Amino acid sequence: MSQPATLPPLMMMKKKTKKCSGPSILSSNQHPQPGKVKFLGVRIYIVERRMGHSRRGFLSSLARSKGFRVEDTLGGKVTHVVSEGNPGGELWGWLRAQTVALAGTAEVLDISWFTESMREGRPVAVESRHRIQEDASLLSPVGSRSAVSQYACQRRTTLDNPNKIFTDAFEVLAEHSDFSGSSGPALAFKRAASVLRSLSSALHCLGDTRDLPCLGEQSRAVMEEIFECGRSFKVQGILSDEKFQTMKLFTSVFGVGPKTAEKWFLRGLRSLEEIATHPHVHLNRMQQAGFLYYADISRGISKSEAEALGRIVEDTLHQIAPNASMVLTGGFRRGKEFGHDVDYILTTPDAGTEEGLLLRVIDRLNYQGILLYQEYQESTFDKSRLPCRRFEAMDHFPKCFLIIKLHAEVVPEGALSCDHGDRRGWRAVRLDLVAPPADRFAFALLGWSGSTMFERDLRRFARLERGMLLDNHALYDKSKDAFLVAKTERDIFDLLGLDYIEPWQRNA
Ligand code: DCT
Ligand code: MG
Repeated sequence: MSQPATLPPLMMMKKKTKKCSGPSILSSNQHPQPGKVKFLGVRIYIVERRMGHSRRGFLSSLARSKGFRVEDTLGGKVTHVVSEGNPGGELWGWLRAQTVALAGTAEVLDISWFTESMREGRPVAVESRHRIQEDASLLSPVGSRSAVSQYACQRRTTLDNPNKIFTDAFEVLAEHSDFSGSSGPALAFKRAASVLRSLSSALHCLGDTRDLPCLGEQSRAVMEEIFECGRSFKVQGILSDEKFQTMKLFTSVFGVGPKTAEKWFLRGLRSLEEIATHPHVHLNRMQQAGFLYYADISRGISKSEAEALGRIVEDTLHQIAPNASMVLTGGFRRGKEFGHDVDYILTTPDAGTEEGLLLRVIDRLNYQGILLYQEYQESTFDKSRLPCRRFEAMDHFPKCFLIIKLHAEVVPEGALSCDHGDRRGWRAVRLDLVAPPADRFAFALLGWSGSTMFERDLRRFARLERGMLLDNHALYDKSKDAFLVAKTERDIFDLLGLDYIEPWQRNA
């Protein structure tokens, strides 16, 4: 496999560390020079157990480069013991079995304290959520709540959500921030919603949120209001705001993003009719289709409609490539009953033979007279430019965004979701197809299965906790300067040292 166009990891580290502390700190076995230590009261000991030698070395170097003192051996002077992946009982058993005693004031902490401190460039205050207790059941009256990870990929999030009243509020706040271009606050609200979605029971008071990660001051304030008044006045204000309502309406059109929506709003346009009839509004091809099929596309697609669509694509696929296969992905793979579109991955057994597959499928659908709209994006997959560092970046596989005419007779029991009284006998549905090469299938499947927050945190976890880069194409280990091979999603979780999370548990 070819090398990434970035510096190999050691060189990158050298460059960074040279600037702040000099080259001697590069070795994990060397202590920094006296005087280079910035935080005199802090002596960290990193537990190698379950973490491994090379990762411990990497983390030690990182901490030393940031002015932390890291002890190679456990002893009475250690103030912060940091452990990763060790259950509390096991860790404490191991600590007791050591021949040296820890000071009574030493903190025994989860790696999250370490990563937060590295990010801040100073030792962050120890909170109860950082501490590793001997018996996890002593931590919180609500069972596993104290152990909730800050990473969505370490949480199991089903579609059952007993805290919908809060997550709905956070979603409005996130969307409002997104509309005004405030991506930081938007992400904070999305993270807060994502954490709450993973809980299996309802929260009853603000105290219940004490040990939960990712709940900032603003999120807690919103929750406090809801606990006290049953609603958030801030959220109510947003929902009745004309700009928010208009932006929501405009962005609900296929092909219209926040920038275009805002442009129309600033021109004084307020309804879809005004846009469609305005002499000076130019719509691109995608937006024209969005307006034409708006009534259908803005209505959710049911699971039976998604499966009916799948049968059409499968028949078509087998006519042109008998050994090709396809897998339903996106929200439906996560068990959702409704979605805004249907996402399928198509692939062939041999890498390279998938090229041209989508164009032939599009041709056939067109021939059947059911293709209402198509946009095909050819492959821009270039192994030499892997891995991509952007979270949100679309992958480079060939893909197409389609609108298909779905006839009532292909959906079991004619269960087509149409307008009441609609006699057309068909509806328009959005279909996305992607065709990765066979050797990238596992990465593409994991990426396209979502949810977006789950994917985002998988990548963040890989980068911050494992020194790896993950995207829809590959997993790259920076310390080994190598791409890691995976045939299945399980392989990728294993390579990241994560417990496997089933697709229906990825609704973060
Ligand atoms: N995805 C991705 N890169 C993007 C956007 C999305 O890898 N730039 C992934 C994440 C989810 C998956 O593709 C499908 O995307 P959507 O259809 O937008 O999400 P969904 O979870 O299927 O939601 P819905 O049920 O509303 O279709
Ligand atoms: Mg989808």
